[in-house]
Amino acid sequence: FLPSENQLGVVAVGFSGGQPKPGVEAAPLALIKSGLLDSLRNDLEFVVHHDNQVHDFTEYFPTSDPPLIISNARVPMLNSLTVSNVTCAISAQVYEHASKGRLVLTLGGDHSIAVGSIAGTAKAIRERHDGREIAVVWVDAHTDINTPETSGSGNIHGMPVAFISGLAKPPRESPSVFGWIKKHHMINISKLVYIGLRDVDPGEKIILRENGIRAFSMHDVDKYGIGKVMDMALDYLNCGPGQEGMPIHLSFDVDALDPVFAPSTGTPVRGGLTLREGDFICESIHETGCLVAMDLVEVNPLLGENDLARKETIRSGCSLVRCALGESLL
Ligand code: NNH
Ligand code: MN
Ligand code: MN
Ligand code: MN
Repeated sequence: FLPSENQLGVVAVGFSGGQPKPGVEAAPLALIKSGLLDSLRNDLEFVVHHDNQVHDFTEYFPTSDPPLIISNARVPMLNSLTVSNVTCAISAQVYEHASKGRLVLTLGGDHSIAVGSIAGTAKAIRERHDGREIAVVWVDAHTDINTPETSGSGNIHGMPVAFISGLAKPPRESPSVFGWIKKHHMINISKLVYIGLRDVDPGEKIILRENGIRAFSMHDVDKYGIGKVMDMALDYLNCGPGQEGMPIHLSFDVDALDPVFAPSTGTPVRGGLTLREGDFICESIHETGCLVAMDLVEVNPLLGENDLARKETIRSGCSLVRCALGESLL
């Protein structure tokens, strides 16, 4: 299942409809302008397949997308048809790369886009490797596993894990919302691990408990150290030393990092990972040789105190990607 040597597909997604703060759509261009893809080509020797476009997918926006009122929900679901259409289009682009055996890098955009990137990866890997499932490592301050019913915000960037795992179904009130997600796009919730958690909603904690989901919070990072946490996480996914391995999709929300290292993001939460710990997570996954896809999301170049804050956040994002793609290999 390993991607072909050094072939990288890039999908640049300038989309912010999964949350209310403008600016996150500017991240792909900011990351690319700061030299991310050049360094992957020149220093890491990747052949980069990219259409040189930042897709805003506005052609997929419906003419009207009113807040979707759902029975038993606390608040309406926001931009539901738009996010559904956009993630469907993303899944096709990611699938296109992954089905050719490329490692796929998706640059967000807010975290709702992971519905599309994971769906595309899961489908391609199943097709190429007779039915093989993927593992997902979700690095985030948040679990993003709200259902439309448990969400207190209605923002879909807080729900991608619920939809891509099938825990949340297309709502009865509007079945075309995520109606495109089929079995072959989905992940098995037992093949998911979280790292970096520190801001989990009460309803999400119940979902984690009821489904026995493997999660490493900042408390665990402090208690065991990041080295031991990665040993445990990779062992759980059968990707440790001497184990068979399975294809890994890494979905990295930059807000997993402490705001000291990534201030320019929509929902910063104190007490996060150091940049070095974030890089270590990425390096450890690189070392397994099992990485098939990565998302980098929630960089918002319009937020943060000043220009330095924004530059540092972009620098951190670039560092995470380069580490996942083998930068620190000696
Ligand atoms: N849990 C909250 C919600 O559902 C916040 C999610 N915000 C994030 N997730 N940034 O990564 O809206
Ligand atoms: Mn593209
Ligand atoms: Mn997130
Ligand atoms: Mn987050």
